[in-house]
Order: sequence, then C-alpha cells, then structure tokens
Amino acid sequence: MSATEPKVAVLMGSKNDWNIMQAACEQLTALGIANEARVISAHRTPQRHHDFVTAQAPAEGVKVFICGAGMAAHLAGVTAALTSSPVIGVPLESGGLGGMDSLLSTVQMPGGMPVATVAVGKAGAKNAAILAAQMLGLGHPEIAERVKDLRAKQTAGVPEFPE
Ligand code: RP5
Repeated sequence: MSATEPKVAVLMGSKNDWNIMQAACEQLTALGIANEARVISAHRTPQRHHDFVTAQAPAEGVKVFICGAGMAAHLAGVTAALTSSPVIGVPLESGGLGGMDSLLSTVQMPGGMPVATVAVGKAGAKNAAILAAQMLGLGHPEIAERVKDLRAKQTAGVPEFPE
C-alpha cells in the first residue's frame, strides 16, 4: 500500500467488539482498501481517542473513520467532534437492550455534527466498509470500480427461485 493510498480507521470501544467489527476490516481488505483496527473508548481512553483522531490518523492518511460501540455509544459522535473527515457509526448489541441503546446513542446526533449510522451489528459493520469505499471512490476511480464489481457479483449471486 502506498503512502498516498487512502486508509480507513476502524475503531471500537472494547476488544469485545472485535468479533463483530472484524467484518468491516475484512470487507475493506476484500476491496483492496488499507485499514487499521484500534480499540479506543470515548469513555475509558479519552486521551488515546483524542490523540489518534487528531494527530496519528491524519498523519497515516486516514480519510474515513468507522466507529463501532455498544451501550452508551459515544465513540462515533465524539470522533465526529474531533475531525471533519466522514464518520460512520456502527451500533453494537452489547448491553441488555438488544442494541437499541447504541442505535439511539449513535444515530441521534445534533444538527451540524453528522454520523452516518448503519445497521446494528455485523450487517452494519459490513455496510460501513462498503459505504466508506463509496466515499473514497468519489476521488479514487479504481475503488469505485471495485465497489461496482462487488455489487454486480452480489446481484449475480441471488437466485431467482428458492430451490
Ligand atoms: C462500549 O461498551 C463498548 O463498545 C462495548 O460494546 C461496551 C461494553 O464494553 P466492555 O465492558 O465489553 O469492554 O464502550
């Protein structure tokens, strides 16, 4: 991967989120997009969060942030507060409320501070990666082509009849 190649940071609030968030990294890798997974908690490691988003990530060429968190999920929102790069939030089901807690925490951002919120859980992690690729594809035609290929293969893989 070259230094000028855009990178996606995949952040998660706990190492316990990795079993779901690895779907984002796998999808990014399948699309040939450089990615880096980091455990960063808005609540437990606020300094690590600040340093990564404001200094390390821009220096590494990160262009889009994907943030997965459960419970009182503030990771995506605080990331959005720290950067003007696009932030995609993946609500995770890790509390006792089936993901409704993290969904509302992630999606209900105040005006002026967007977080593109995707589905709860693994489908959301995968979609976050594809959405990040679509964003990067606006400035990188080769990435846009790979997204088109993915969609075409997906369409071709849907049978017309159940049996
Ligand atoms: C959130 O709290 C994390 O994203 C995780 O989903 C949830 C619980 O964290 P652990 O207690 O499992 O570390 O910050």
